[in-house]
Amino acid sequence: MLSAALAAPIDVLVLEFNIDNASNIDLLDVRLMKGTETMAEGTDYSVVLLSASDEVLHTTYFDVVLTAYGDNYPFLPGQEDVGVEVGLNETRVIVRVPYNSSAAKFEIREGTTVLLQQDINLCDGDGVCEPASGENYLSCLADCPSGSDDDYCDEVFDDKCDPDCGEQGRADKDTDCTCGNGVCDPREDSITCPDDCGQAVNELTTMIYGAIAGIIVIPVVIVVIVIVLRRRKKKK
Ligand SMILES: [Ca+2]
Ligand SMILES: [Ca+2]
Ligand SMILES: [Ca+2]
Ligand SMILES: [Ca+2]
Repeated sequence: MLSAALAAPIDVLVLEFNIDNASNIDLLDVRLMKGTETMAEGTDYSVVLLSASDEVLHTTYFDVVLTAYGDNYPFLPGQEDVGVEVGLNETRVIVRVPYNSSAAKFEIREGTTVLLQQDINLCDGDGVCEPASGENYLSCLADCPSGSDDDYCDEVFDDKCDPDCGEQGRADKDTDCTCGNGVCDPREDSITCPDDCGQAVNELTTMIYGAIAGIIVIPVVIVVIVIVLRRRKKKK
């Protein structure tokens, strides 16, 4: 669990779907994002990535929880709320699968039974960025260059503020969005944003020059004092 929590984000294919108590799948969304793989143990359900020649590239297991705890309502005076297990007709599942550029399709399986198979086609290359079809900076660079309004904050420093970073409350991830606000933000420096960070650099430069001056001047002063004292001694 610790290694999963510390894992660095990778490109993951994110599948979002509803599954009912007869294992029918209603696929809602497929997109490529940064994230970490879904972890589950002791479950029959999996997403399998396949190449065009049906070679299995990766299997990620996921849980399906079709129960919930309700309240034993109405309570009688002095009665505890112990909770009652309630069966659900369907539940929402989000699975993150490490992406492999050789993947041509995915299957959602229960044991060896294929519940759903679909081609992975996240980029039509028509020059129009269509996030509703799964196109974004990661999945379809040709149609969605950096700075595109594609539901993905691309964090690229290129003079284009990605509107998604601001919409997701992550404006600080794209320096292009924060440079010019008068504050030297964490990702900015004198090179990426001299307008906001130039003053800080000047202060630093002043400190460095001060230190260098101190290093040179102090020994000279000491030498002069020593010479003066020796001359006074000689005169005596
Ligand atoms: Ca397109
Ligand atoms: Ca974007
Ligand atoms: Ca940018
Ligand atoms: Ca700034």
